[in-house]
Amino acid sequence: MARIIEASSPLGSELTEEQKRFFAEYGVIHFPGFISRTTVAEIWRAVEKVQEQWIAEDREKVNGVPIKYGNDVDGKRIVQRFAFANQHSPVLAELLKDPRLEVLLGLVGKGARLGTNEKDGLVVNHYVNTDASKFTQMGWHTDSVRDIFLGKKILPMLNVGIHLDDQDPRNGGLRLLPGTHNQSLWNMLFRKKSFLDNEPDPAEVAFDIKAGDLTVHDGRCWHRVERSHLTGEASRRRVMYIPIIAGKYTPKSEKSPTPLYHRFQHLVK
Ligand SMILES: O=C(O)CCC(=O)C(=O)O
Ligand SMILES: [Fe+2]
Repeated sequence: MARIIEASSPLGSELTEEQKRFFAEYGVIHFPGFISRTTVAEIWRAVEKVQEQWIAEDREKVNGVPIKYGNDVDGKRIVQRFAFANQHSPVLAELLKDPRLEVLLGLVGKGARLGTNEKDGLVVNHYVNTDASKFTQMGWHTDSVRDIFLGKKILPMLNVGIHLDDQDPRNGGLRLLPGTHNQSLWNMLFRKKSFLDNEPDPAEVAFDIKAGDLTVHDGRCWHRVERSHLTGEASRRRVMYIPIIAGKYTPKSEKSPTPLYHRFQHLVK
């Protein structure tokens, strides 16, 4: 079993020296209790509303990003990966205005902003282990490698995760190689076979997540999602991600082309 990375003090109106030091060293930090369970339930209702709409429209893409569909434990068609969910829900858009998210911009510095209209916007991942599920795990990767696919220089990029389910790390969930945000470009590209390798790494860390917790990881860190050792309802894991980015403002629109890295998506099952 992977070592569990200790949660920090909660996220407040400014980052503490210890929080900054921890993030600089490991490239990841876990803030407990960002939102209450009541808010989590409210958020999930908002996500389901978007899901209903997309299923009704048989929508394939949002701003050029493919939507991943699958089936739930009861066979119902569901969305397993949403992009730009914030652009389709006032409740989700409002969540991103929480001033504590603004505080996190300090981890990047000048020019940093939430990617509400850039990259994939607010992503919602819905993993569940069933025969008909299309989304149960994710192989090792770095998020920054997508910038290379897009032919861009690697700019600072953090990924902020808002977790909507409890996750006992013994059953699976997020795994990350701490400190890999400081690796060479070569290692960022080739340390592992991006998205294809699902093997545990002796140096990986896990997270003891409660619904409502927040994690931040540097986009250059290697990470993966381990498939739940449970099946059905007990394997459900829902998590939203919003990036923090810097550099030139590059909003997407319905005319945006489909990024090359999404060709990998069918490998992620
Ligand atoms: O589901 C997670 O916790 C991580 C997902 C992830 O790494 C990604 O979407 O790039
Ligand atoms: Fe990722």
